[in-house]
Amino acid sequence: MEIVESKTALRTILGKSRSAGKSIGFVPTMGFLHAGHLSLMRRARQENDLVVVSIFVNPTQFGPNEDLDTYPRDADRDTELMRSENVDIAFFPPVEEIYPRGFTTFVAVEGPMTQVLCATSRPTHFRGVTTIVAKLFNLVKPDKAYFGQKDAQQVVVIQQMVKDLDFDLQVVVCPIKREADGLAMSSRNTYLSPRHRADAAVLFQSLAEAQQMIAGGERSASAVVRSIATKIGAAAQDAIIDYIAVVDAETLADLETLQGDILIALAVKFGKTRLIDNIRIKGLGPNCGGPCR
Ligand code: PAJ
Repeated sequence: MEIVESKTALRTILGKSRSAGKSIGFVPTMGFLHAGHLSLMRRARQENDLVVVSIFVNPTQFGPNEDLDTYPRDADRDTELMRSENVDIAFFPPVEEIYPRGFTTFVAVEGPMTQVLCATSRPTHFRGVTTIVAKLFNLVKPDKAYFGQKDAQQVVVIQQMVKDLDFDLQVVVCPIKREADGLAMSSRNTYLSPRHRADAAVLFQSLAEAQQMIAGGERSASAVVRSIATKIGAAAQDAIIDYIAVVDAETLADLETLQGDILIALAVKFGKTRLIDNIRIKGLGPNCGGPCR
């Protein structure tokens, strides 16, 4: 595995591989790797000649009072994990390499999909994500780029950017990796106190219960949201719900009646730690008046 810090070195190495006809799979991350990240690398390894992973805690996607300074980092451990996944190139750019003095151009997907869900409490987050991802796409020029369904809104926003700006690559979306009790893996889980860590399992349990209700015929978005909120409130008394939403999986528009491909997404704070999770349900028909299969 080659460890690369400069854009020039990255371009030189990748230029050679590209001329040799090798396909490039790319996994952008902010590091502190866990099994969710590794599942993206494994998929990239299966589908490409060369696998590039970037590790960069991107300052522009953090709000002024967020956790940029305390975001967990462990470059040595990440390096070992990437080696064990047979990654070819680990790109660890310093901040000045990505945002040199005088940097002033941003890439922003505008419109409703960047104004709802996580954008309500993190209004500048997605513009930071699309700016860094666009820059990394320009540097790596991958054939395929791998993202996790864990960040469902991020996937939708990046797909929109790829389409609108004609990036010549395929976005591959990978399923959410979970801990044994269902908690979605996240670098931020390390912030949780033991009690909050135990309580946080209710997020997935409440989503799984919602899925059961829907399988049983429930089609009212507000009933689904109420059930999730009640379950979280009962299991984790001091959890603060940022949002629970039932939206169209492609546009992220709010739904009153569940139909078609839907996304149930939530963000909940445990102490200072904000966790997100979601489930996607495909091809829902109208309420059939009993258990729908
Ligand atoms: P980060 O949170 O490090 O996540 C990197 C990638 O891993 C994202 O595509 C994310 O969805 C995926 N991922 C995280 N947890 C996962 C899980 N439990 N199961 C499956 N995939 C998971 O997302 C970012 O970084 C940044 O916003 C980034 C895209 C790198 C831009 O800075």
